[in-house]
Parts: sequence; C-alpha cells; structure tokens
Amino acid sequence: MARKIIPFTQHECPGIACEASTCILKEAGQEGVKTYVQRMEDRSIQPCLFGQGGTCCRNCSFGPCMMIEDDPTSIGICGATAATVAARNFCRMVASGASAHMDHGRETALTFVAAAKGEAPFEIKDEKKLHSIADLYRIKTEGRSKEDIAIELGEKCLAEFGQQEGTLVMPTRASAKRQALWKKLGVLPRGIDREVTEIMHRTHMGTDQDYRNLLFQATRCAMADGWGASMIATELQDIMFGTPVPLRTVVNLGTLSEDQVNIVIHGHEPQVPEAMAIVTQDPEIAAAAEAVGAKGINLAGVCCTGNEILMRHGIPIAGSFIQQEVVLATGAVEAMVVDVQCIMQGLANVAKCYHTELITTNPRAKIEGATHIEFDHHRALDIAKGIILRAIENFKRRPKTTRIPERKMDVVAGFSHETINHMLGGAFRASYRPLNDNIINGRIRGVGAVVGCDSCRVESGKVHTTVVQELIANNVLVLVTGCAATACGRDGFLRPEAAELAGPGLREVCETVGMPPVLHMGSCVDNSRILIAATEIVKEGGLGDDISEIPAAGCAPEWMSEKAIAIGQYFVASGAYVMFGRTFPTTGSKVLTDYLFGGIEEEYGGRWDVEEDPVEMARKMIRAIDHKRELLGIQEKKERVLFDMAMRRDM
Ligand code: BF8
Ligand code: SF4
Repeated sequence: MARKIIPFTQHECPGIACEASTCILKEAGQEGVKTYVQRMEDRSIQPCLFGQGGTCCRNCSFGPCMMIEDDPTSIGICGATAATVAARNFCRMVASGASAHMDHGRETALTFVAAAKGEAPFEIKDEKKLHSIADLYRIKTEGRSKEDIAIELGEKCLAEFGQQEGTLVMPTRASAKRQALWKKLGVLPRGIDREVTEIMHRTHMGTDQDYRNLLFQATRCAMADGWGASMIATELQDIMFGTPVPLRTVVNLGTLSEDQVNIVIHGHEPQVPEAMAIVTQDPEIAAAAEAVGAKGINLAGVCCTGNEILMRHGIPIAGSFIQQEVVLATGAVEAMVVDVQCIMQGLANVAKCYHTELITTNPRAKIEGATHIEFDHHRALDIAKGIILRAIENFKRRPKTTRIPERKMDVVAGFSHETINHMLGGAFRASYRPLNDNIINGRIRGVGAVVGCDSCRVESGKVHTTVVQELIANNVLVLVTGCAATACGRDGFLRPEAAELAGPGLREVCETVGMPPVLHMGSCVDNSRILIAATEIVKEGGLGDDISEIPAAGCAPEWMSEKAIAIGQYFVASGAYVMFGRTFPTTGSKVLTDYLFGGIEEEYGGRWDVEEDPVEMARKMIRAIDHKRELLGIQEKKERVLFDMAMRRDM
C-alpha cells in the first residue's frame, strides 16, 4: 500500500552513506517502511562467531561442526581441522564470487557474438580494441570485416568457459616474470568454468583436506575470474559499447528528477541499460512521457550497472549498494529494473510501500513480489521499450509529495587504462612513462586501489573517503571501482578540484594534467583494468619487473560480497598487497590466516591483511608502498623541481 510521504527536509544530519540517505531512511522508518536499518534492529541474534571466522562446517549431515582451533575436542566428526574447514569455506566464497563474474563474462560474450552477427542491436564501437584483443587471441584480422573478426573473437572467448585443457589467453598479457611464476606454480586456469567445479568438488565432504592445496585451487579459480571472465567482460563490453573516456556527470540521490519519469537500473550487466539508453532517444518515448505530464525520461543507475553506464554514457548514479532502498524511499521512482548480484530482497517490500514497480529481467534472479520481464538480447530494444512504457504509465501514480534531496555531486569518470595512457602521455604519445617517472621522482609516492562494496556494518562511505583522503594527502594516486567509487564521488573526490586535498607532489601532477587525484575505473569486473594498468606500469620500465615490485597496494575497506574475496585473491595471486576492512572470513583459524597474511607472499609476492581503522588502513598501505620504494632504491626524496613550460608540454 502506498505510504503518505513525509517531505524531505533539506537539513544536515550526519550518518550513513550521505546525510540525506540517513534522514530518508529515518523518515521512511517512521512511515512503517522496513529497510535494512529496521531489519538490523529487528534481528535479535548477533552474527555467529564461528560463521564469521569461517570455522563452521555444514558440508555433511553429521554437522554443523563448529571448530575452535587448538581445542582437540572441537575438530569435526570426520576429523576435519579448523584450518581445513576455514579453507573450504574460503574456497567456496571464491567460487561463488568468481562464478558471478563468469556468468557476466559469458553473457557478454554471447551478446557480443549475437551483435556481430546482426542478431542483437549493438555494434562494434571500438575497432582499435577489437584488433588488439583479436591479435592477442591470434585471430587473423587483415582483409576481414570487423563483424567477422568479432564473431571469431567472441566464439574463442566463449570456448574458454568450457575449455578443459591448456591455459587461458588473457594471462599472457601479464609481465614475463609473473607468467613464469604462475607457470612454475601451476596456477594458470585451464578453463573458466572448470575451476569453479573443481572447488565445489574439492570442498565436498572427504575430498581435499589440506588447507594449502585448497588455497591453491582458490587461487586458480580466482585467476579464472580476474585474468579470465572479468577481463573478457571488460574488453568485449568496451569493444561493443565503447571504451570509456573521461566525462563529467553527477552522482547521488539528487540526480532523481521531480518532473521526469525516473527509471533506476540496478545490478551488474550492461546489456539492459545499454538497450534502454538507445530506446530513450526514440521520439515515441518522449511523446508518451509528455502525454502523462512528464518532461522526459530520467535514467539513473545503482551499483555496478550504474558504474557501467556512468562510464560510457554519463548517465548519473542515484546510489551505491547501501543506498538502493533509499533510492526507492524517495517515493519518486517509477520503475527499478534489476538483473543480477547485490540486489537486496528487501527492495520488493520497499517498492510496495510506494508506487514503484520492481522489475526483474534475468532468469537467474527472480524476486517474489516483483514483475518479471525476461531480457533477451535478440529483442533487446522491444523489451527495453516495453519496460520504459510501463514506467511512463506508472508516472500517473506518483504521489504529489516526493522527497528527492538536493544532494548531487559533480564527478569525472571514465578512466580506462587506455585513458590513463593518453591523459598522462598525451594524445600523440600514449604512454605510462610520465606516470612511472613521477613515481620514480617521488611526486607520486605510489598507486593505491580502493575498491569494493559499501557496508551497513560501518559508517558507510565514510570509511572509503577517510582511507582515500589519507592516501592522496600522502601523494598516493588512487584508483577506484565499484561502490567505493560511488562513495568517493558522493564526497567530491572524483573532481579535479579534489587535487587541493592531495599532497604537494600529487597535486602538482593532477593540476598540470587537469585530472582528479582519484580515478574512477569502473565496475567490479573492471578491476581487470587495474590489473592491466599495473602491468603497463611494469612494462613501461624503471619500477621493477613485476606487479609485486611496484609501489602499489589495494584495499576493500567496506567489503561484504563474495566477489570481493575472489577479487582480493586474484590480486594477491598477481603480486599485490591487499587490505580488507573490519573483518576477514578465516580468522577462526590462525593457521590459515597466518598463511594468507604471510606465508602466501613467499609464493606469490602478494598477501592479505585486515584493518578496521580507516586511517591505519591507509597508513599500512603507505608503509607497504614505501617498502617497495626502498627495495627499488627510489625512496630518497629528490629535490623538488618546479615545472617549466617544456616539462608541462611533456606532461
Ligand atoms: O560488483 S562493489 S556492493 S555492486 S559487489 Fe556489489 Fe560490492 Fe557494490 Fe558491484 Ni562489486
Ligand atoms: Fe562435520 Fe566433517 Fe561433516 Fe563438516 S564434513 S559437517 S566437519 S563431519
């Protein structure tokens, strides 16, 4: 039943994600709308410590067996130790997280082939990238049409999902040293889907009982995500929908419109929103909107779908993961269209309290109480049009009072690794040389990746921005993706003006180039862009021969999803120091946690860490960066050189 909406008072109140979100959640709660805030309050059971530390096993009906490491009376009935159980649970998190990106990559490849065959309404937008990825896959390009090349490329990518033997193609982009290490360790994925299946088998009751051997498979599976499915998704999406270039747009709840039909697109795969972006240009749609008294269609994103269309079209993001229910509680949304991942089931009940129609589009993800309109890329435009027309019709039911807060922030987004190349290297001399030189001369201390979810267990968003502020103040150039990027956007860190908050060296570089000190690189599958950017830094020279040697560190300060674990594991396997916030899912086993936080570094050159305090998190990252600088012999600060005109031209 539609609620009477308390109009939003545009006042300041401190809290979750942004002040306005907190106020709206509070007001909606007073109206009897249950969001995660009430659900957290209503829960009478605290999170289980065995579950939290990874030492509860329910892999057979003898259990659940809860483990206390060092207590010989609390091993599993089958004899499994805490380390084995925590490793099995960790493996399953990796498998689940990686499989989300694998299905995403598969869908992208299927749409890509259909588009190249003229069976889906998308085209080949980035021919240059088509040729470079085709070369990587050893596809003949000379004298062939782009469609022909794309069909072969798409089919070769698709074949890698079901491949049984050999290794994937994308890892051949890594530095020679890293590839040699992976080969030596035998951790190169054989096929994308195979690695998930093998995790499920190894973690079945009575199979793999050695935590190191389990972790080996977790790594191979995570590699099939980052250097496999996610990279395929990013590259094929770029070829089909366009490689992002920096553009200015806005984020936060204030991007919803008072007088237009608000359609919010939430989830992860960009096919539906890409089709909707095309259809909104249709004059018939404009006329239909006008007929119901609306001034047009306002598309806005949530979560990583939001990041995809923000990067490519400048379509605003209304909210991050933690704001998804707030977006509906504005009372101003005609339709929320969702596909897969990070969609709270609670949305269905929130939508019911307003006039909003919640529409699911993916056969893998239905929600009780939502309308299901299945997406099919062959009929993408018709389906998108049908959804938009429903939303337009629903505009008639929008209550007179809504509460759209005046909260929106300018952002510059769209920093693909190719863009960084041009931005720093210049239009004619695309290169990472200036970035490497600035790291070597110390103006830029290093590179920090801040990625992942936002969380209801912390003062959400603020953890990200505290980490980021500390990093840039210490001259660390920050790369962001996922909901961390949206949080940074909300707080103004994605504007060139944020250079004022950076240390003098980073500020000088940002102001010379006109770029923000925090670069938005996309969605969570786009963490693969960070792998490539890091590899390019290595290949440019002067900062070691491998990712493990460059002054860089990564973190997911508010992580919550299993995808974050898979991502962290492939970064560790690529040689990175990876820090997670608040909690880590293996802490019930010291043996396993010691391995992940220490021993694993001897094998891969990268390792995990956990830290709750955001300032300390940034400081640990800075210490790791400084340590790498020391090993490279570039730690002494050289005398600062003031830029002359020739140097500026060089930048
Ligand atoms: O893939 S950052 S909350 S939306 S899992 Fe989800 Fe986390 Fe957001 Fe994107 Ni990524
Ligand atoms: Fe317990 Fe072993 Fe069964 Fe797990 S597999 S529930 S540890 S008996």
